[in-house]
Amino acid sequence: MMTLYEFGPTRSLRPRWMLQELGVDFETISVDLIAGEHRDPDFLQVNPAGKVPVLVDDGLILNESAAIVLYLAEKYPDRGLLPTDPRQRADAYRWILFAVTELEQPLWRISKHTALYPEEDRLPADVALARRDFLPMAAVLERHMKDRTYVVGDRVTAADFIVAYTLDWAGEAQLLGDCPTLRSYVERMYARPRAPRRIGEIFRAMRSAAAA
Ligand SMILES: N[C@@H](CCC(=O)N[C@@H](CS)C(=O)NCC(=O)O)C(=O)O
Repeated sequence: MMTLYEFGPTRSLRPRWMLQELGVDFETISVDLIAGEHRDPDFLQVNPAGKVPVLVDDGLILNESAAIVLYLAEKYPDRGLLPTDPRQRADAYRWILFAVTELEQPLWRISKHTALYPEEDRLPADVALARRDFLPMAAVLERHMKDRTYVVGDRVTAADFIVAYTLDWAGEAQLLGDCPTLRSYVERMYARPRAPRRIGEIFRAMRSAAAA
């Protein structure tokens, strides 16, 4: 059985979403980043980078959330979660890479400079710059999604799970105010019966568990 190393609201949600949509059996191992479990020697053997997610599948050890999602799409070609037409497949790759570079990287900078770096290392000016980088890229996707249900073609693909998760993150950072099309796309995607929990919901559950 496949094993997903994951932690709550992180990019682990991308492969979890894919696995849930595929409806395949998988087990999970939680790596508590807050408790520093990603620095345990046992986990560093699995991923020397000390990051989640990681998928282990019969001797294959794969990190990088988008690579895991693409691997799973190719492992189960009959599910049709990656287009077979080369141009449509190229379009799926394009939006996945757009999500993990143009959208995610500014979001990651914002998370680091507002919550993850030690307070004395945080640079408010970089938060402002990252917001400035993000907004025009979100506007590009907003225009692309007008009159579309899915990112590529007319059915759901792996690209949607990656893009929708990334936009949920953007919503948490209050960056989708000018993007009504993207906000309703995110709602629609997370209304799918096999969607994972929303990032905000997981954070709220973590906070109330810590307070209890
Ligand atoms: N590009 C990687 C990023 C992985 C990543 O940075 N994961 C974070 C959680 S979202 C992590 O494990 N951080 C622990 C650390 O950097 O110390 C991916 O998409 O899988």
